[in-house]
Order: sequence, then C-alpha cells, then structure tokens
Amino acid sequence: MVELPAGTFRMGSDRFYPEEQPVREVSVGGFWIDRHPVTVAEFRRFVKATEHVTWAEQAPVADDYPDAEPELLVPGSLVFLKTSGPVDLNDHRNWWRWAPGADWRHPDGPGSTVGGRERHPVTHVSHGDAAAYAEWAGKSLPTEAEWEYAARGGLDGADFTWGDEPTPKGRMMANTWQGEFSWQNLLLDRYEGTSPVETYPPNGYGLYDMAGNVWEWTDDYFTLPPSGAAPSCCAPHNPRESQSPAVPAGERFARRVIKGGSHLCAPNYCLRYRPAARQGETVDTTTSHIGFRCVVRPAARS
Ligand SMILES: [Ca+2]
Repeated sequence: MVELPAGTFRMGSDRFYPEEQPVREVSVGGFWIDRHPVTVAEFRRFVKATEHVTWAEQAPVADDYPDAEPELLVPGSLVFLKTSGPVDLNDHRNWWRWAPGADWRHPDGPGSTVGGRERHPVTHVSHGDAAAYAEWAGKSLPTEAEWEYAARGGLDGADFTWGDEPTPKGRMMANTWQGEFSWQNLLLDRYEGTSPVETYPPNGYGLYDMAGNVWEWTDDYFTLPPSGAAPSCCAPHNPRESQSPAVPAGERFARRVIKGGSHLCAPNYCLRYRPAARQGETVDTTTSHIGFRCVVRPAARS
C-alpha cells in the first residue's frame, strides 16, 4: 500500500459531465491505499480463506426482480460483447449481455477462465463482495473523496491522473478504448479487455490503474454533488456524498459511486478515465469491467 498525507484538493470538474460539477474544495485525512486494484490472485486467497460466495454466483431472488423472466433467475453476470458495427449508444443493452455462469472465475462466461489473468483486476464483484474482501483484509473501501484525492496524485485540478494531455507525447497512460465505441477497438494500448495491474505508468503518488482498466467501487452512495462550492476556508472533511442509501424510485437497490473508468471508456462514448469522473452503480450490479481497491485509515484517536 501507499501512505498518503492529509490534504485539501479541488474535487470534481466543470469541463466534462454534469454529475462531476461543481468543483469544490474538500479535505481528507491521511490514509493508506492499495497500490493497484485487487487482483484475481488476491481475491482467490480471500475466497479460499473464507469460502465467500460472490453475488454473481448466487441465483437472484425473485422478489428482488419481479419483472425478470424465471429462466434468468440463475447465477450470472454482465459481460461486454463488442458489436459488429455502430449502434445506438443510448441503449447499453446493445453491448451488455446477461451471461449465466459468468463470475470472477469465468469473466467471459462459462468456459472462460482466469488462467493467465492472475495479475488482472478481479471483476464481476458486487459492492458487497468488495466490502467483504476489505473486512477480511482488515481494510475498508475508500470514500469517493479519498479515492479521487489519491487518483489525482498531487496534480490538483488536472483533467487526467497524469496531467492535462490525453496521451502525452503519444504515450498511452491507461487501459481505455481507442476508436469508436462499441465496435471498433484500435488497441493502441494493446489490451482489449482488462490488463495486468501496473502495466501503465503510476500517478504522482505511485498508484497504478487509477484510470481505466476497471471501474472501482467506493463506499459512497451516489447523489449529485452539492450545488455551490464551499468556501475554501471551510472545506468539508472527507464528506460522504450521502450517508444514507437513497434507493431511486422504481428500483430495489441503492447506487454507490464507482470511479476511474474502464477499458470500455472511449472519448466518443464515455470520457471517464479521469479522476473527477463518477457514475452511480446499483450495489447488485456485477460486470466484466468493475473491480475495487482498499484503504486503511489510521485508528481513530479517542
Ligand atoms: Ca484498451
């Protein structure tokens, strides 16, 4: 892990998507954070030690999904499937496939394995799976403020974790998607799916994969940031965007914030391999492009 000092930084961005606005000053205490996302090998040790059964390995409960066809109420997860040509980018069902039998050991569905992917980030984990791992490891999931502070690597206000240039001197700095999502992947970064952690350069804090590769769960419930930036005299300290689960109308599960973007983020669709970028993901969602990493906070002084 890497130890980060306490600090104040500008959280959010006014230059991209509405859910990142406004820029506001936020402070966090010092903490330790994993150098890279939790890998398949690390997650396997957790499962061996605890016999944890992940969310994706359990059949959904019919009461939670009253509209689902009974044959879909089997263990499974969402797997990305590249389209054969341009599709309506407003409908994610065009590239997400519900794959019975997909889970962290079978990231592309039945028949696939994690052989050779031990150093890739674990995927197909729900927020609860990530929290269970963190507890087992004696760690915690980061707040969104902690995650973003870490991702910025000391470059306050920069668009990317490495600066403001998308590809400085032509160098690929993260595993994202080059070309036209969701059908044309130019592979300028060499990887179509996930990549081994630490493949691309670290940020200023020595942290790897804070952009791209996989989205990472945080422990914050998803809401829009407070409007109106707080005055710099009183930057809120490690604010939780919301302390209580706000379950959207018509949904069964709350949303948590995911950060960092993934290998599926392309400029034409989702320019979210940036520290300010954020999305809300329902806690029961597992996919081939979401993972996590952990933090350790100093013991609270009494
Ligand atoms: Ca890529």
